[in-house]
Amino acid sequence: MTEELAEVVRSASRVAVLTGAGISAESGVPTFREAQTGLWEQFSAEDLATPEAFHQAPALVWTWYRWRQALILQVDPNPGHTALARWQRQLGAAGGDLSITTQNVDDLHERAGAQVLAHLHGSIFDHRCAECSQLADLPEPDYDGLVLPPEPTDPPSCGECGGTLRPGVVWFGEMLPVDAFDSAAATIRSADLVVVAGTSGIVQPAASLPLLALERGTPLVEVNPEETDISDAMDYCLRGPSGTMLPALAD
Ligand code: BJW
Repeated sequence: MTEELAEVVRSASRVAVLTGAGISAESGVPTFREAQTGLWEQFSAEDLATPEAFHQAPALVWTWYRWRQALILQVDPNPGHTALARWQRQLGAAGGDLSITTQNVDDLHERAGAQVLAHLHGSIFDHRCAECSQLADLPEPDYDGLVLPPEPTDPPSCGECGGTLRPGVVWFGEMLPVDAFDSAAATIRSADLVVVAGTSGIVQPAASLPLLALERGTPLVEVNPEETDISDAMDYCLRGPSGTMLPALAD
Protein backbone atom coordinates (compact mmCIF):
# COMPACT_ATOMS: atom_id res chain seq x y z
CA MET A 1 0.00 0.00 0.00
CA THR A 2 1.37 3.44 -0.89
CA GLU A 3 1.93 6.19 1.71
CA GLU A 4 -0.62 8.29 -0.22
CA LEU A 5 -3.34 5.64 0.24
CA ALA A 6 -2.35 5.15 3.88
CA GLU A 7 -2.94 8.89 4.41
CA VAL A 8 -6.33 8.73 2.63
CA VAL A 9 -7.34 5.89 4.97
CA ARG A 10 -6.02 7.65 8.10
CA SER A 11 -8.02 10.79 7.34
CA ALA A 12 -11.28 8.97 6.48
CA SER A 13 -13.96 8.96 9.16
CA ARG A 14 -16.95 7.94 7.04
CA VAL A 15 -16.11 4.79 5.12
CA ALA A 16 -18.54 2.89 2.88
CA VAL A 17 -17.64 -0.70 1.94
CA LEU A 18 -19.24 -2.84 -0.77
CA THR A 19 -18.38 -6.53 -0.66
CA GLY A 20 -18.95 -9.45 -3.01
CA ALA A 21 -18.34 -13.18 -3.17
CA GLY A 22 -14.54 -12.79 -3.22
CA ILE A 23 -14.44 -11.71 0.42
CA SER A 24 -15.82 -15.10 1.46
CA ALA A 25 -13.62 -17.10 -0.95
CA GLU A 26 -10.82 -17.56 1.59
CA SER A 27 -13.38 -18.96 4.03
CA GLY A 28 -14.12 -21.71 1.49
CA VAL A 29 -17.32 -20.33 -0.04
CA PRO A 30 -17.05 -20.59 -3.84
CA THR A 31 -17.43 -17.32 -5.74
CA PHE A 32 -20.33 -16.97 -8.09
CA ARG A 33 -18.51 -17.03 -11.38
CA GLU A 34 -15.97 -19.77 -10.71
CA ALA A 35 -16.71 -23.33 -11.90
CA GLN A 36 -18.71 -25.40 -9.45
CA THR A 37 -17.57 -28.78 -8.15
CA GLY A 38 -19.01 -32.21 -7.41
CA LEU A 39 -22.69 -32.71 -8.08
CA TRP A 40 -22.94 -29.13 -9.26
CA GLU A 41 -20.10 -29.00 -11.80
CA GLN A 42 -22.48 -29.48 -14.74
CA PHE A 43 -24.43 -26.33 -13.75
CA SER A 44 -23.43 -22.69 -13.71
CA ALA A 45 -24.46 -20.68 -10.65
CA GLU A 46 -25.84 -18.02 -12.99
CA ASP A 47 -28.25 -20.56 -14.51
CA LEU A 48 -29.46 -21.82 -11.13
CA ALA A 49 -30.05 -18.39 -9.53
CA THR A 50 -33.11 -17.50 -11.59
CA PRO A 51 -36.88 -17.65 -11.09
CA GLU A 52 -37.07 -19.63 -14.33
CA ALA A 53 -34.72 -22.35 -13.03
CA PHE A 54 -36.72 -22.61 -9.80
CA HIS A 55 -39.95 -22.89 -11.77
CA GLN A 56 -38.57 -25.56 -14.09
CA ALA A 57 -36.51 -27.58 -11.60
CA PRO A 58 -37.58 -26.64 -8.05
CA ALA A 59 -35.98 -29.67 -6.38
CA LEU A 60 -32.62 -29.07 -8.06
CA VAL A 61 -32.52 -25.36 -7.21
CA TRP A 62 -33.84 -25.89 -3.67
CA THR A 63 -31.24 -28.57 -2.97
CA TRP A 64 -28.47 -26.35 -4.34
CA TYR A 65 -29.45 -23.65 -1.83
CA ARG A 66 -29.72 -26.15 1.05
CA TRP A 67 -26.26 -27.48 0.13
CA ARG A 68 -24.84 -23.94 0.07
CA GLN A 69 -26.47 -23.22 3.45
CA ALA A 70 -24.82 -26.34 4.88
CA LEU A 71 -21.47 -25.29 3.44
CA ILE A 72 -21.69 -21.75 4.83
CA LEU A 73 -22.64 -23.08 8.28
CA GLN A 74 -19.45 -25.13 8.31
CA VAL A 75 -16.99 -22.35 7.46
CA ASP A 76 -15.68 -19.41 9.45
CA PRO A 77 -15.10 -15.73 8.74
CA ASN A 78 -11.59 -14.98 7.43
CA PRO A 79 -9.16 -12.12 8.18
CA GLY A 80 -10.89 -9.92 5.57
CA HIS A 81 -14.19 -10.11 7.46
CA THR A 82 -12.55 -9.58 10.84
CA ALA A 83 -10.49 -6.61 9.59
CA LEU A 84 -13.67 -4.85 8.46
CA ALA A 85 -15.40 -5.61 11.77
CA ARG A 86 -12.40 -4.19 13.67
CA TRP A 87 -12.23 -1.09 11.47
CA GLN A 88 -15.98 -0.56 11.97
CA ARG A 89 -15.59 -0.71 15.77
CA GLN A 90 -12.56 1.60 15.74
CA LEU A 91 -14.22 4.24 13.57
CA GLY A 92 -17.44 3.99 15.59
CA ALA A 93 -15.53 4.50 18.86
CA ALA A 94 -13.86 7.59 17.36
CA GLY A 95 -17.19 9.12 16.31
CA GLY A 96 -16.95 8.01 12.68
CA ASP A 97 -18.77 5.33 10.76
CA LEU A 98 -18.04 2.35 8.52
CA SER A 99 -21.02 0.93 6.65
CA ILE A 100 -20.95 -2.50 5.07
CA THR A 101 -23.14 -3.22 2.08
CA THR A 102 -22.82 -6.76 0.81
CA GLN A 103 -24.05 -8.64 -2.22
CA ASN A 104 -23.37 -11.86 -0.35
CA VAL A 105 -26.18 -14.02 0.97
CA ASP A 106 -23.94 -15.54 3.66
CA ASP A 107 -23.66 -14.30 7.26
CA LEU A 108 -19.87 -14.21 7.58
CA HIS A 109 -19.65 -10.42 8.15
CA GLU A 110 -22.08 -10.75 11.06
CA ARG A 111 -20.25 -13.78 12.48
CA ALA A 112 -17.01 -11.74 12.36
CA GLY A 113 -18.72 -9.21 14.64
CA ALA A 114 -19.65 -6.56 12.05
CA GLN A 115 -22.99 -4.87 11.56
CA VAL A 116 -24.22 -5.07 7.98
CA LEU A 117 -26.18 -2.10 6.67
CA ALA A 118 -27.61 -3.87 3.64
CA HIS A 119 -27.76 -7.38 2.19
CA LEU A 120 -28.56 -6.30 -1.37
CA HIS A 121 -29.26 -9.83 -2.61
CA GLY A 122 -31.02 -11.12 0.52
CA SER A 123 -30.03 -13.94 2.87
CA ILE A 124 -29.63 -17.62 2.11
CA PHE A 125 -31.01 -18.37 5.58
CA ASP A 126 -34.36 -16.65 4.95
CA HIS A 127 -37.29 -18.43 3.32
CA ARG A 128 -40.58 -17.21 2.01
CA CYS A 129 -43.51 -18.50 0.03
CA ALA A 130 -43.09 -18.02 -3.72
CA GLU A 131 -46.84 -17.41 -3.99
CA CYS A 132 -48.03 -15.45 -0.91
CA SER A 133 -44.60 -14.16 0.34
CA GLN A 134 -45.26 -15.41 3.91
CA LEU A 135 -41.92 -15.83 5.74
CA ALA A 136 -41.11 -19.32 7.01
CA ASP A 137 -38.69 -20.66 9.64
CA LEU A 138 -36.94 -23.86 8.58
CA PRO A 139 -34.46 -26.03 10.46
CA GLU A 140 -30.86 -25.97 9.26
CA PRO A 141 -29.99 -28.61 6.65
CA ASP A 142 -29.08 -31.87 8.36
CA TYR A 143 -26.33 -32.97 5.97
CA ASP A 144 -22.69 -32.14 5.47
CA GLY A 145 -22.39 -29.35 2.91
CA LEU A 146 -18.66 -29.89 2.52
CA VAL A 147 -18.79 -33.56 1.63
CA LEU A 148 -22.14 -35.09 0.83
CA PRO A 149 -24.03 -33.85 -2.22
CA PRO A 150 -27.61 -34.82 -1.33
CA GLU A 151 -30.19 -36.16 -3.72
CA PRO A 152 -32.46 -33.36 -4.98
CA THR A 153 -35.50 -32.97 -2.71
CA ASP A 154 -38.61 -30.87 -3.31
CA PRO A 155 -38.94 -27.55 -1.49
CA PRO A 156 -41.38 -27.62 1.44
CA SER A 157 -44.87 -26.12 1.22
CA CYS A 158 -46.03 -22.86 2.78
CA GLY A 159 -48.01 -23.34 6.02
CA GLU A 160 -50.34 -20.47 5.04
CA CYS A 161 -51.33 -21.13 1.43
CA GLY A 162 -49.73 -24.43 0.44
CA GLY A 163 -47.51 -22.65 -2.11
CA THR A 164 -43.85 -23.48 -2.64
CA LEU A 165 -41.21 -22.11 -0.28
CA ARG A 166 -38.16 -20.46 -1.85
CA PRO A 167 -34.91 -19.00 -0.54
CA GLY A 168 -35.07 -15.33 0.48
CA VAL A 169 -32.50 -14.23 -2.08
CA VAL A 170 -32.69 -11.92 -5.09
CA TRP A 171 -32.54 -13.77 -8.39
CA PHE A 172 -31.73 -12.34 -11.82
CA GLY A 173 -34.61 -10.26 -13.12
CA GLU A 174 -35.94 -9.58 -9.60
CA MET A 175 -35.93 -6.21 -7.85
CA LEU A 176 -33.47 -5.56 -5.04
CA PRO A 177 -34.96 -4.57 -1.66
CA VAL A 178 -35.55 -0.85 -2.12
CA ASP A 179 -34.69 0.20 1.46
CA ALA A 180 -31.42 -1.73 1.39
CA PHE A 181 -30.41 -0.22 -1.94
CA ASP A 182 -31.35 3.33 -0.89
CA SER A 183 -29.45 3.08 2.43
CA ALA A 184 -26.39 1.78 0.62
CA ALA A 185 -26.56 4.59 -1.93
CA ALA A 186 -26.91 7.20 0.84
CA THR A 187 -23.84 5.97 2.74
CA ILE A 188 -21.76 5.93 -0.44
CA ARG A 189 -22.87 9.46 -1.34
CA SER A 190 -21.91 10.75 2.12
CA ALA A 191 -18.69 8.75 2.55
CA ASP A 192 -15.19 10.19 2.45
CA LEU A 193 -13.74 6.82 1.36
CA VAL A 194 -15.35 3.97 -0.58
CA VAL A 195 -13.86 0.45 -0.56
CA VAL A 196 -15.02 -2.24 -2.99
CA ALA A 197 -13.83 -5.74 -2.08
CA GLY A 198 -14.24 -9.09 -3.82
CA THR A 199 -16.77 -8.29 -6.51
CA SER A 200 -16.51 -8.73 -10.26
CA GLY A 201 -18.61 -5.59 -10.78
CA ILE A 202 -20.70 -7.42 -13.35
CA VAL A 203 -24.10 -7.59 -11.69
CA GLN A 204 -26.31 -4.52 -11.75
CA PRO A 205 -27.52 -2.45 -10.05
CA ALA A 206 -25.05 -3.30 -7.22
CA ALA A 207 -22.04 -2.73 -9.47
CA SER A 208 -23.10 0.87 -10.11
CA LEU A 209 -23.30 1.77 -6.41
CA PRO A 210 -19.60 2.58 -5.88
CA LEU A 211 -19.69 4.83 -8.94
CA LEU A 212 -21.90 7.22 -6.95
CA ALA A 213 -18.66 8.20 -5.21
CA LEU A 214 -17.56 9.85 -8.46
CA GLU A 215 -20.22 12.57 -7.98
CA ARG A 216 -18.19 14.12 -5.14
CA GLY A 217 -14.75 12.87 -6.13
CA THR A 218 -14.62 10.55 -3.12
CA PRO A 219 -11.58 8.23 -3.25
CA LEU A 220 -12.44 4.71 -4.46
CA VAL A 221 -10.32 1.69 -3.51
CA GLU A 222 -10.70 -1.75 -5.08
CA VAL A 223 -9.50 -4.90 -3.29
CA ASN A 224 -9.39 -7.80 -5.72
CA PRO A 225 -6.68 -10.10 -7.10
CA GLU A 226 -8.10 -9.54 -10.60
CA GLU A 227 -9.00 -6.54 -12.70
CA THR A 228 -12.79 -6.09 -12.82
CA ASP A 229 -15.45 -4.36 -14.88
CA ILE A 230 -15.27 -1.36 -12.51
CA SER A 231 -11.49 -1.15 -12.02
CA ASP A 232 -11.18 1.79 -14.42
CA ALA A 233 -13.22 3.97 -12.06
CA MET A 234 -10.93 3.25 -9.09
CA ASP A 235 -8.35 5.62 -7.65
CA TYR A 236 -6.43 2.78 -5.98
CA CYS A 237 -6.38 -0.96 -6.77
CA LEU A 238 -5.00 -3.39 -4.20
CA ARG A 239 -4.33 -6.49 -6.27
CA GLY A 240 -4.44 -9.38 -3.82
CA PRO A 241 -6.78 -11.44 -1.68
CA SER A 242 -9.00 -9.52 0.72
CA GLY A 243 -7.80 -11.69 3.62
CA THR A 244 -4.40 -10.01 3.22
CA MET A 245 -5.28 -6.64 1.72
CA LEU A 246 -8.12 -5.59 4.05
CA PRO A 247 -6.07 -6.07 7.25
CA ALA A 248 -3.26 -4.05 5.58
CA LEU A 249 -5.73 -1.29 4.69
CA ALA A 250 -7.60 -1.21 7.98
CA ASP A 251 -4.86 -1.68 10.61
C1 BJW B 1 -11.43 -12.20 -4.58
C2 BJW B 1 -10.84 -13.26 -3.93
C3 BJW B 1 -10.23 -12.94 -2.74
C4 BJW B 1 -11.67 -14.06 -5.68
N1 BJW B 1 -10.23 -11.69 -2.29
N2 BJW B 1 -11.44 -10.97 -4.12
C5 BJW B 1 -28.03 -3.39 -16.85
C6 BJW B 1 -28.52 -2.55 -15.88
C7 BJW B 1 -29.31 -3.05 -14.82
C8 BJW B 1 -29.60 -4.40 -14.75
C9 BJW B 1 -29.12 -5.22 -15.73
C10 BJW B 1 -28.37 -4.73 -16.77
N3 BJW B 1 -28.06 -5.77 -17.56
C11 BJW B 1 -28.62 -6.87 -17.06
C12 BJW B 1 -29.26 -6.57 -15.93
C13 BJW B 1 -29.99 -7.51 -15.08
C14 BJW B 1 -29.17 -8.28 -14.08
C15 BJW B 1 -27.66 -8.20 -14.30
O1 BJW B 1 -26.96 -7.40 -13.72
N4 BJW B 1 -27.14 -9.13 -15.09
C16 BJW B 1 -25.70 -9.17 -15.36
C17 BJW B 1 -25.25 -10.62 -15.48
C18 BJW B 1 -25.40 -8.36 -16.58
N5 BJW B 1 -29.49 -7.76 -12.75
C19 BJW B 1 -30.61 -8.14 -12.15
O2 BJW B 1 -31.40 -8.93 -12.67
C20 BJW B 1 -30.87 -7.57 -10.78
N6 BJW B 1 -32.17 -7.03 -10.74
C21 BJW B 1 -32.49 -5.97 -11.47
O3 BJW B 1 -31.68 -5.39 -12.19
O4 BJW B 1 -33.81 -5.59 -11.33
C22 BJW B 1 -34.30 -4.61 -12.24
C23 BJW B 1 -34.59 -5.34 -13.53
C24 BJW B 1 -35.57 -6.29 -13.53
C25 BJW B 1 -35.85 -6.95 -14.72
C26 BJW B 1 -35.13 -6.66 -15.87
C27 BJW B 1 -34.10 -5.70 -15.83
C28 BJW B 1 -33.83 -5.03 -14.65
C29 BJW B 1 -30.84 -8.66 -9.73
C30 BJW B 1 -29.47 -9.21 -9.54
C31 BJW B 1 -29.51 -10.35 -8.54
C32 BJW B 1 -28.17 -11.05 -8.41
N7 BJW B 1 -28.34 -12.23 -7.66
C33 BJW B 1 -27.19 -13.08 -7.42
C34 BJW B 1 -27.67 -14.40 -6.79
C35 BJW B 1 -28.05 -14.19 -5.33
C36 BJW B 1 -28.52 -15.46 -4.72
C37 BJW B 1 -27.44 -16.49 -4.61
O5 BJW B 1 -26.36 -16.26 -4.03
O6 BJW B 1 -27.67 -17.59 -5.11
O7 BJW B 1 -26.25 -12.42 -6.58
S1 BJW B 1 -26.24 -13.39 -8.91
C38 BJW B 1 -24.66 -13.34 -8.13
O8 BJW B 1 -23.89 -12.24 -8.63
C39 BJW B 1 -24.94 -13.06 -6.66
C40 BJW B 1 -23.84 -12.11 -6.33
O9 BJW B 1 -24.17 -11.36 -5.18
C41 BJW B 1 -23.72 -11.28 -7.59
C42 BJW B 1 -22.45 -10.56 -7.74
O10 BJW B 1 -21.39 -11.44 -7.83
P1 BJW B 1 -20.01 -11.08 -7.13
O11 BJW B 1 -20.21 -10.97 -5.67
O12 BJW B 1 -19.39 -9.94 -7.80
O13 BJW B 1 -19.20 -12.42 -7.35
P2 BJW B 1 -18.37 -12.92 -8.64
O14 BJW B 1 -18.28 -14.39 -8.52
O15 BJW B 1 -18.93 -12.38 -9.88
O16 BJW B 1 -16.95 -12.27 -8.49
C43 BJW B 1 -16.09 -12.64 -7.43
C44 BJW B 1 -14.92 -11.67 -7.44
O17 BJW B 1 -14.12 -11.99 -6.32
C45 BJW B 1 -14.02 -11.78 -8.68
O18 BJW B 1 -13.76 -10.46 -9.18
C46 BJW B 1 -12.73 -12.38 -8.14
O19 BJW B 1 -11.56 -11.91 -8.79
C47 BJW B 1 -12.76 -11.91 -6.72
N8 BJW B 1 -12.01 -12.73 -5.77
N9 BJW B 1 -11.05 -14.40 -4.72
C48 BJW B 1 -10.86 -10.72 -3.04
N10 BJW B 1 -9.59 -13.93 -2.04
